[in-house]
Amino acid sequence: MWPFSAAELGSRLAATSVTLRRCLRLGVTMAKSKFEYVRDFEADDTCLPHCWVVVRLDGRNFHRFAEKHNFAKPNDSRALQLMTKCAQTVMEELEDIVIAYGQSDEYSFVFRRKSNWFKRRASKFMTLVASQFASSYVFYWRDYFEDQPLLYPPGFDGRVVLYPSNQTLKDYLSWRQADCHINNLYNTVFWALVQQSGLTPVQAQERLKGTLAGDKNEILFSQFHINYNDEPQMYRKGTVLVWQKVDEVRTQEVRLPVEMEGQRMTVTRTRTRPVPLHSDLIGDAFWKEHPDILSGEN
Ligand code: DGT
Ligand code: MG
Ligand code: MG
Repeated sequence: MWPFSAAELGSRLAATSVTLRRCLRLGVTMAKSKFEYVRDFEADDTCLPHCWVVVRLDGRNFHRFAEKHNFAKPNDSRALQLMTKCAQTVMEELEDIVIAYGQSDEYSFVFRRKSNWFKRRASKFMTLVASQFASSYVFYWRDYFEDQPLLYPPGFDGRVVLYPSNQTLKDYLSWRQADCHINNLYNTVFWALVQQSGLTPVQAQERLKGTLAGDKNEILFSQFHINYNDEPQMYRKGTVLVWQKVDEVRTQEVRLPVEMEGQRMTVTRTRTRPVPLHSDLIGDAFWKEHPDILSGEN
């Protein structure tokens, strides 16, 4: 049986055909628009197939930003943890990121080799990572800097680099981690000389001119009783984010029998989350422990 009368059916058909005629007319108009040609000015920025796509972000003028917001020197754990929170948000909100690595004011995100997200358009990858990261930085600021107001909106630059093999990708990540090590060793000694020995920044710079890693370790140990290897892993190695299964315990109100009313129940759920590690990426151990990251499946 029909759900509506013959008269109603007639008026519905008439309405549909009016809509259809309008759509068709609009379609014809759009296809023939004389402005349509401007689309051809859009550059093709498709990332080469089979390559690892890396997006690296870096804080804009963070030398000034760190000064204005009273970041601890040489490392501010709040700032580093906020960066990691933003990177986790990027991984959770966007698609296809298999690993991320961060240090100082930068974070690198590696997309699956086989990713076809936004048809592999570099500008989409880069702008979505940068905007999601920057808005998260502002959104989560208060959670990490309770007593320090955010004085002005921070910015992040971005770039896309393609790596054609697992080896070049591993070398890229090793390069960023080596950079973290070199800068952190230098900064640790530099600020010890300034803060603990009372040298001016220029004097500390002079003192360190031409020194090798061994010399810096020696200054730290003999002058400040600091064993560099005992410094926090997060400062020395940076942060690697990998997807791992974690048990999340949640407390929730549930409908219970009258005699148990008001009680809460804890529920444990297993979720896959981007988990921060401070592992060494330069040696083979990490890659052997996490073979899935570089596997052909990605
Ligand atoms: P850019 O990237 O060319 O716009 O300029 P900057 O100033 O961001 O330079 P960059 O990225 O080479 O160096 C990062 C700056 O961020 C560096 O001057 C120190 C600062 N920074 C990053 N993390 C920390 C931290 O935990 N504590 C302090 N005090 N400063 C930090
Ligand atoms: Mg920067
Ligand atoms: Mg930087």
